[in-house]
Amino acid sequence: MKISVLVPVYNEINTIDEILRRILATPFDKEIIAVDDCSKDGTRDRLLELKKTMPELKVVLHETNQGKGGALSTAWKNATGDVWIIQDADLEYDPAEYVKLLRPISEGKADVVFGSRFLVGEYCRVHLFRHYLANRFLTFLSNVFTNLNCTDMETCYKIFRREVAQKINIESKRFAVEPELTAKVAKLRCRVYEVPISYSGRDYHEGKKITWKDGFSALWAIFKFSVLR
Ligand SMILES: Nc1nc2c(ncn2[C@@H]2O[C@H](COP(=O)(O)OP(=O)(O)O)[C@@H](O)[C@H]2O)c(=O)[nH]1
Ligand SMILES: [Mg+2]
Repeated sequence: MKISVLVPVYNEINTIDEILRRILATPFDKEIIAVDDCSKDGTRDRLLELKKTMPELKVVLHETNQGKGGALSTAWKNATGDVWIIQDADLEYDPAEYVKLLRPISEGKADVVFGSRFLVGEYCRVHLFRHYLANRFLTFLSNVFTNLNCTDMETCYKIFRREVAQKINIESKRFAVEPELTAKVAKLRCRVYEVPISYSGRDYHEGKKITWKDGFSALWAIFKFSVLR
């Protein structure tokens, strides 16, 4: 089983080396598709340099900033593995958990796996209560319309068997890609599993970029992709 690790990257110079090192350390045959979303902090050049010593790494460059959804849509066009894993380039989610996350797929039970920050895992950073509330609310609303009982719709860890991923056309450019993917998975009526993950959330001063405005676009995406379609 070959995995494709899809990494949307925007201004992640402090973490890009370490995240790639952690992905490479996972015990799978793999390709890594890093999509640089027009970074301004040197990440772009660093990726091109790292590529020289990492045969598994493919780098795709955006000429303008498009957002996480735009970066994933580009990654989607380049992935060839049997299982596709979305991996943020900050260090909030740890590739050491791929083994655990992939188990429902390798055991033939699941088509899609979500890593949940709200199922009890081994550890979780205690912080940003209002962020947590917003997450719970958006997940609740998404569940009402998709009829999936997810505990963490906004999770970055969304993992797909290739056959399922290839049925999904990503339209959202920015963070609304999370409710969009969830709604589209629900419409495909495939087998969705959740696995508890450890989460090392970063704070705004550490580079977190999502804001309350993204909460509103997530609300709109829930209606658009679950109700209007
Ligand atoms: N914020 C932001 N992240 C992007 C963009 N394009 C790609 N990304 C990547 O998408 C992932 C999620 O972004 P992040 O800021 O960590 O989101 P958050 O942790 O949900 O606040 C990271 O790997 C980013 O580098 C973009 O235009 N803006
Ligand atoms: Mg993040």
